[in-house]
Amino acid sequence: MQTILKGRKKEVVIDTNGPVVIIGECINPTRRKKLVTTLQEGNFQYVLELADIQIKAGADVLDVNVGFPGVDDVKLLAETVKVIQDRFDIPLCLDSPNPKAIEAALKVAVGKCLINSVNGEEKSMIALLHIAKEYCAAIIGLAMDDDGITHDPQQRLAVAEKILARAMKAGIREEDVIIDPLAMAISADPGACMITLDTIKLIHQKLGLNITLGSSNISFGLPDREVLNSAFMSLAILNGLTCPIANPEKITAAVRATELILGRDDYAVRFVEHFQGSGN
Ligand code: THG
Repeated sequence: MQTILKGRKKEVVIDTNGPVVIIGECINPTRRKKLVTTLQEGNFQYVLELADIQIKAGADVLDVNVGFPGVDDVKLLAETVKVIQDRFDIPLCLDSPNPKAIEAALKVAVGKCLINSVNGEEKSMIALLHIAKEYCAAIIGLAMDDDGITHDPQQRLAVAEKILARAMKAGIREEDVIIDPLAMAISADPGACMITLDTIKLIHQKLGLNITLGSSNISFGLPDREVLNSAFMSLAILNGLTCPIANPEKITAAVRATELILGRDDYAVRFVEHFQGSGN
């Protein structure tokens, strides 16, 4: 199954058979004070710098999240999307809990974006599915709904199936639905990562859809996050993860290594290219 995203000209194919597509997570105010202060000043220099760094580090798509307390993200998400697309030809993943911000951003965006995210709650599906259809966007479906987040992989699969069915009913194509099985902090719940890995496997086997997740979520509150994130990434790719949202500066090497090990990188072309390109 192939999900195709587009920038101005550039197309990125997310294929369930690989290669893994990296969605750069760094345009996100979580613990990035400088992003908040510069955006509050209407200064987009730092956003552009973060975009540039991530693209050079191996990002194929950029997640754009400009949500912080007090912000008018309807205005700011659209402005940020415009500024990024004026400079870079890379598809975008629009990350906001506010459907109005997503819609405003889609109005100004060129190409084909990914909406991050729709969940299985009635109000989310009602607000977002017709917008996705109208703007020909792909969607990330989060495996949670009005009953919250379940610890049972089978039930997470059921939520994914519900979102897929509703999306298709709204006229969205199956291949434009990417599922996020939910990655949670292992420091808060010792079973968290195995629930996610089992859910990935189920979704891969039963639905055959592309799968994303916020891989850095698992290591919140722990030291040496990179080590943990890399180990988890390898296992998640083995189970069917195809387009992680992650920090490319820290994860691209682990992704390339995993793909080489899995026999998806003949003659180590991409592996070698990564290290030569980054000068390591
Ligand atoms: N699923 C989906 N979308 C998501 C998430 C998800 N979007 C947001 C988030 N989770 C993924 N993005 C991030 C962004 C930053 C960090 C983690 C997840 C992060 N930032 C560093 C920190 O907190 O220490 C600071 C920046 C850095 O130095 O890298 O960890 O799960 N669909």
